[in-house]
Amino acid sequence: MQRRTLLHSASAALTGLAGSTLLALSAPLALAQARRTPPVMEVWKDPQCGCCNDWITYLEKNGFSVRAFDTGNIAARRRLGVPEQYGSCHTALVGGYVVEGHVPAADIHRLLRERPVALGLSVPGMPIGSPGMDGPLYGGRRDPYHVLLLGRDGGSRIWASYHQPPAGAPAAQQPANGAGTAAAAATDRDGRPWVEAEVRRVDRSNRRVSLRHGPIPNLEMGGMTMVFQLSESALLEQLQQGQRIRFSAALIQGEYTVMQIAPLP
Ligand SMILES: [Cu+2]
Repeated sequence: MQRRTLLHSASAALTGLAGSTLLALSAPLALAQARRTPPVMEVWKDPQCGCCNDWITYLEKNGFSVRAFDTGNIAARRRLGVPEQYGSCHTALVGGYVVEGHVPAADIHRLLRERPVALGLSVPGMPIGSPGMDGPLYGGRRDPYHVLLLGRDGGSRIWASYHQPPAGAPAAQQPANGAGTAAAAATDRDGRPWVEAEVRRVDRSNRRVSLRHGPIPNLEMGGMTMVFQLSESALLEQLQQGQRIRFSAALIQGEYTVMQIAPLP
């Protein structure tokens, strides 16, 4: 009997004047629903990228639902039109915007709220102290960095800044960060700094190597475990899992690339 009454009043609401009341009630419900459903972010990254996974975990704790693709991010970055100079280790898409690199969640939420005419956001390189590049692993170090709003014309402007030294302060000395510092003085044949690393995995069929490495100053990359392509196949013969090496790296057509390898002095 009760159910019938409900049905009655529902149809009355749909046909009669009470319809507006029904709408007024359902609108806030829909809003609450939307608030409870986190924005879905698609992320393209290398399966071996530790700092990418740390960034994803951080995003999931900060209001995003993440769908990750372990395909590397070079193709995705190109397809989405991010110029190489803004590149980092992962590329993401959320709400029609590209997010490149270790961008803080608050900046992405603000982007989705304000919805500027733009391609998206980027933190180029991998600054230490950005989300996913922080914590005890990096000795609590916090390097200054900018979040850039990327225009659709290839330009950019600063969207947010972090860990900037106070105005007038002398430029901060970059504290040494464990591995890599001993070799930092020397360079390879082309003047790129040597970086110390441990070989974690050699992927001979794809000509790639996973290295746990110290900071790479010329790429503005902190120490981390990360996959590199090799500039030439001959380098494969010099690589063995578990071995410690010196290497130099460069960004070649948007891919982090091992250029030269040398034994540790
Ligand atoms: Cu990274």
